[in-house]
Amino acid sequence: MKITRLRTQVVHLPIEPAIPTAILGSIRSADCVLTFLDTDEGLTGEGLVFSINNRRLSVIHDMIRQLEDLVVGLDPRLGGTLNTTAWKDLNFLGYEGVSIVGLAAVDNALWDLRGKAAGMNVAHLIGACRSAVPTYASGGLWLGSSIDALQKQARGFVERGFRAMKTRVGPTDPEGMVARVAAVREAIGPGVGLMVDANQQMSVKQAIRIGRMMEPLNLTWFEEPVICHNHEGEAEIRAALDTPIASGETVYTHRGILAMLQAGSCDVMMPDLQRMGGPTEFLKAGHLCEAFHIPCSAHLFPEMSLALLAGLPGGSYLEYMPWFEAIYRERIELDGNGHAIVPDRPGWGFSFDPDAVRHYAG
Ligand code: SMN
Ligand code: MG
Repeated sequence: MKITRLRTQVVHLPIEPAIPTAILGSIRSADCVLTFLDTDEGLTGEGLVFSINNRRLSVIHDMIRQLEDLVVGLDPRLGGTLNTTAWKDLNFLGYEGVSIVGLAAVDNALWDLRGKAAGMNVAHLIGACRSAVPTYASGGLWLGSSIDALQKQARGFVERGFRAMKTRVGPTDPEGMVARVAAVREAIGPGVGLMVDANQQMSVKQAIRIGRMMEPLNLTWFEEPVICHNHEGEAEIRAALDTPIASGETVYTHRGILAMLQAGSCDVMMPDLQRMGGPTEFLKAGHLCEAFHIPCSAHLFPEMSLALLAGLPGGSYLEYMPWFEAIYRERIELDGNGHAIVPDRPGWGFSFDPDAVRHYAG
C-alpha cells in the first residue's frame, strides 16, 4: 500500500456560549485543519490539529501542505520512517511551534491509516493495557460561572456518568477562588475526582498559598500553576504541597517532556498530541513518563488520545473536551465507572462525518 495524496480541509467549529479564560481571552471557536492521507488501496487516514478563534490557522494549514512530499509514496506499514525524515527536514525551522504542529497533523492521519490497514483500533495495534480509560469532564466549570452555575454544571456532569471533572482558578481573590472550588466539591461529594487548572496565571508564591488553601478539598491535581517554562518553579510548588501537580500541555515533543521529568516538575504529565508532533512522539513521551514513575494523562484531542492512553502502561486520565465531537460520526461512550470505552473500530475509531465537514467547512 502506498500513500498517494495528502488532502486538507479547514472547518470552523463554534463554541457556544463563548468561554472566558485567563490565558486565551474569550474562546469562541475551535478551528481545525482536517488532514487526509489517501492510498492506492482506497483506505484514507484521518487526523486533525486546531487553533483557538482561528488564530494563525492559515499558517498551520500551509505547514501541513508543505509536508506532503514527506508522505507521498510512503508505505503506511513503514510509518515510523516519517519521523526520521521529518526530523531532518524540520531541522531548519526547529522542533517547536508550527513545524511540530504540522508534523502532528500528518502523523495523526498516518496512525489512523496504520490502524485501518491492520483492521485494528490504534489501542489494540499498540497492545492495549486497558479496554477503557478514566476520563474527566473538562468542557465546563469555567472562571466566568457563578457559584450556582458551577454547582449545577458539576451535578450535571455526575448525572451524565462522569466520575471526575476539572474547574479553573485564577491568581486574584484567593479566598473567593477557593470558595468556588469548595462549592464544586460540595456539589459532587467526596467520591468524584476534582482537578483545578490555573492556566499558568500564578507566581510560585501565589500557587503555594492557594494550593495550601485547597489541600482539604482533596484535589486529583492542581494544573499548570505557573508559566509553562518555569519547571523549577513547578518543582518548588510540588515540593511544598501534598496535592499532585499536573503539567505538560504547553511543551513540544518528547524532548520537552524529558526536560520536565528531569526537573521533577510534576506528579502527572499531560502531553498535548498536537504539541508532541503526533502519536509517535506522544508514545515516546508516555514511555519516558513510565521510566520516571509519572502517570501520563493527555491534553485535549480525546477522540485520538483515548487509544494512546489505553496503550500506555502508565496511562492516566483522558481529558473529555467536547469541542471536536461535532465533526465526528461517532461519540466517546462512558462505562458505568466514568471510563471512556476504547472502541473496536479500526484506526482511531472516530471518523469525520462528511455532512458535518461540509456544514462547518471554511
Ligand atoms: C486548555 C488550554 C487550552 C485550550 C483548551 C483548554 C486548558 C485545559 O488548559 O487543560 O483544558
Ligand atoms: Mg490545562
